[in-house]
Amino acid sequence: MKDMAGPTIYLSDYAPPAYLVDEVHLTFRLAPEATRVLSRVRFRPNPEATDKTFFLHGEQLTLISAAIDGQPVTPEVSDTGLTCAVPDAPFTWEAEVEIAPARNFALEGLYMSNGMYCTQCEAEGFRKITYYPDRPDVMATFTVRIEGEEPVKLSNGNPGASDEGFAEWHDPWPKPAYLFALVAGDLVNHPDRFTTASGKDVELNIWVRPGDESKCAFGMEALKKSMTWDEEVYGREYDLDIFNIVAVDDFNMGAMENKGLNIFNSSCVLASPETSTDGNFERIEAIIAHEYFHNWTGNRITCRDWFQLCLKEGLTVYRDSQFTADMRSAPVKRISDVITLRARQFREDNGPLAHNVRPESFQEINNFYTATVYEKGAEVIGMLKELVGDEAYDKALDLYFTRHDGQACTIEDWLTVFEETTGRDLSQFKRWYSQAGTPRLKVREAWEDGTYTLHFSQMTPPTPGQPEKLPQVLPIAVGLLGPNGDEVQETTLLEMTEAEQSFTFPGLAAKPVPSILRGFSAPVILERETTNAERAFLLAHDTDPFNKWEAGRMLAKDGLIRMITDGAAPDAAYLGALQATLADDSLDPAFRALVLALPSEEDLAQTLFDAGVTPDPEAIHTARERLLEAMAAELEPLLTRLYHDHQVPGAYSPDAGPSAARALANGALALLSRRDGGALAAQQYAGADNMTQQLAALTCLLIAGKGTSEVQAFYDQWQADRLVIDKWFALQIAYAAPAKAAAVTEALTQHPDFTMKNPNRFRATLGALAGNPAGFHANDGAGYRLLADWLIQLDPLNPQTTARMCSAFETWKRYDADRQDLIRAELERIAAQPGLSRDTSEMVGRILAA
Ligand code: 0A1
Ligand code: ZN
Repeated sequence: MKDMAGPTIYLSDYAPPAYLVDEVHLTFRLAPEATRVLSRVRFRPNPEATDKTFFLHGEQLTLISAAIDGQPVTPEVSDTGLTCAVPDAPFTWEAEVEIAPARNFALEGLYMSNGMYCTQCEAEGFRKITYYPDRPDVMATFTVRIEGEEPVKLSNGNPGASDEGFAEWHDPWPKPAYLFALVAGDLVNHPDRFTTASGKDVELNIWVRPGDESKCAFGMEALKKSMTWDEEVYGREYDLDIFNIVAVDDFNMGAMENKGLNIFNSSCVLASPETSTDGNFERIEAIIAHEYFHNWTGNRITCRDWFQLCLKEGLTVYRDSQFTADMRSAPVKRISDVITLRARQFREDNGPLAHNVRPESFQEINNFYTATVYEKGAEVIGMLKELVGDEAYDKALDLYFTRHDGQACTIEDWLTVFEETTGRDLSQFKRWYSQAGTPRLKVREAWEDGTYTLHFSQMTPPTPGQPEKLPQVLPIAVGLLGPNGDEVQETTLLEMTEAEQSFTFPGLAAKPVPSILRGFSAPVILERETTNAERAFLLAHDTDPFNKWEAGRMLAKDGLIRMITDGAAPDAAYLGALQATLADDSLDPAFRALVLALPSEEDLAQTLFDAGVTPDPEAIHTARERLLEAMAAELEPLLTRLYHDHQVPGAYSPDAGPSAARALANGALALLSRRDGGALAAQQYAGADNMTQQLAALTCLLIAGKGTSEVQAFYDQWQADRLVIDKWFALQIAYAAPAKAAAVTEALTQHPDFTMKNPNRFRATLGALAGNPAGFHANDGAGYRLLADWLIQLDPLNPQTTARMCSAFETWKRYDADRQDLIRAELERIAAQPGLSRDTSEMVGRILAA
């Protein structure tokens, strides 16, 4: 797009910083409208630098004074920072600036949330706090003094002196500015302690607003489990005397790994049985682990520049998924991860926002905290581990931690430790970081004289800026089943490196049935001509839980696609296979709940588009509804049994076992509600003593077109709990009938509890609309218009959240010409707003350029 966005930054332009920092001293004199920040920074020239310009980032700051080695100076100040003449030797920089946290609605830098001061500095928010080289390759120790009347005043590292009006903190571990944090307010703590493997005693706290104390216990247990797990599995101990977590209501993302002071969106840490679902509990446990694991992968070893974001995020997501697999069910975790990968990352990779796991340019780095960097970044690590094996992975990680501790690193550093410990050449593997798009993997088979052959070919479609693609290294896990269902070839790893490659399996008594890409061993789209009989066979016999599930999913999808495109009737073979799987009580109820869930409308739209069919959101919705009705009719007795067999007696526990039982029972309830008009759901609603049961029942009532009184009762019961009220907003929109979705959303934006200033509430409302595909894409364009109206209103306050939500439009090229015209008009209307943020300009520009 023209010049509406900011300048583009390129990886290839990287240059080392001109000055390095040894120590930073910061003093904060807190006041909502006029906080003073005093900085004293010890700089020294970087011998590695070629450009010697002294430049400090700084935005939206009022400079009060500056001095070098005690002598006042008058720097040249611009919108983005300042320059100043400095000595060609170590020197001390001092500055005083003024900022207004109470007027910071972007939630970046120092801001206020419910009267509490808090910070968010990743990626480039520190420059809104004071003048500083705000780049991750400048690492320094921080000493912080906070002056203010707030009873609790926190920063990174270990506590120093404190008294009523002040508190001091010192962080001995050098860190980039993006890991700086400060919190001050009227907070209460849930305390605990942890002794590390080497005997170090650590104080732990979760800090919350008064009233939320009872929602901290689960998060604290998750933290202690994470600390133990990282010691046992990665040999990594915690390294400070104290670890603080703070819950904040107004937060753009999930949580932030600031050194020793993690800041969490309250929705990602506060939990209680009455207010949180099983899904919330699992997510909270995973996010606490994720942020904690960053202490080593991100903080002790950080990124040289923001292009290397996947170095910390891909690895940390990979680590947190290993943790969840260990704490709960590994197959269920893998299947759930692949469902999200396909829903979010494949969607991104196959649209206008496709980008490399390591991007090579950006205008606003905040737009690159994406499913590709995080989730595909984690898949790349999983593939690497598959290829080198578990032992070599552990050796490489040990070398990574010892060699790079205290450094700001690159993907090259990461791959080198693997090359050195394994002797492998990873130059082709590195394409996973530099080539966007989801590879298509085609398979053909041949059977001759007892030898079975798989012929593979791979192709990655063009993505923006990358018309030509090269073959990737694909680890393909394969097993073979004999005609009676026995495994005749256990899982073996095929390593594909060419565009076309064949693998043979000799000495077989009969033509086998292949189970390809077990465990989803590579993030590709597998294309294979197969039959539904074979899928049903794999669903019944595959020993690999992922492929067993995948077979059921393909069966469901195939039937749905025929219903959508040919008006076919629900597939009896699918219903039979489903019945057999659900009835098999030897299978984990969580697995059966996943088998019971149909592919989403979004997934079907993408599948149709891939097959060259323009998806009709309404037709997709209708077909899916018809299949659900058929499932309910066909399986009613079994569903009734499953529902009753999986009621969990006694006190609520969020553990995997009881959660799995509830998932299956509530999956059954959703279908049974289509038979009994919601009678059983109403009964469950009335008797529910936890949010999982209450919310599941309410959802069923809404789908059954009932629940008006329960919706009101739910609001009355939970009015004072902002996180539950977010659910209340989201639910009504997510399950609104397509034709009414935009109107329901609009009405809810007029509700007194709606506010666009709180990102959770905004997402619960407008995000829920985007998540109801048939409603959002209703052909009158009302959904598009409403979302665009609100994005336009939010952008001046909170560019980050606005920009992220523009991705609701990223799939626009899939749809028919009328819908494309409607969406283009809305995107152009957003783009034409005077003063549009750099964040939103970049997103809209990239989407429109499709
Ligand atoms: N590093 C955090 C995610 C995060 C990124 C940006 C933020 O503000 C713009 C906030 C959090 C994580 O991976 O958890
Ligand atoms: Zn992270």
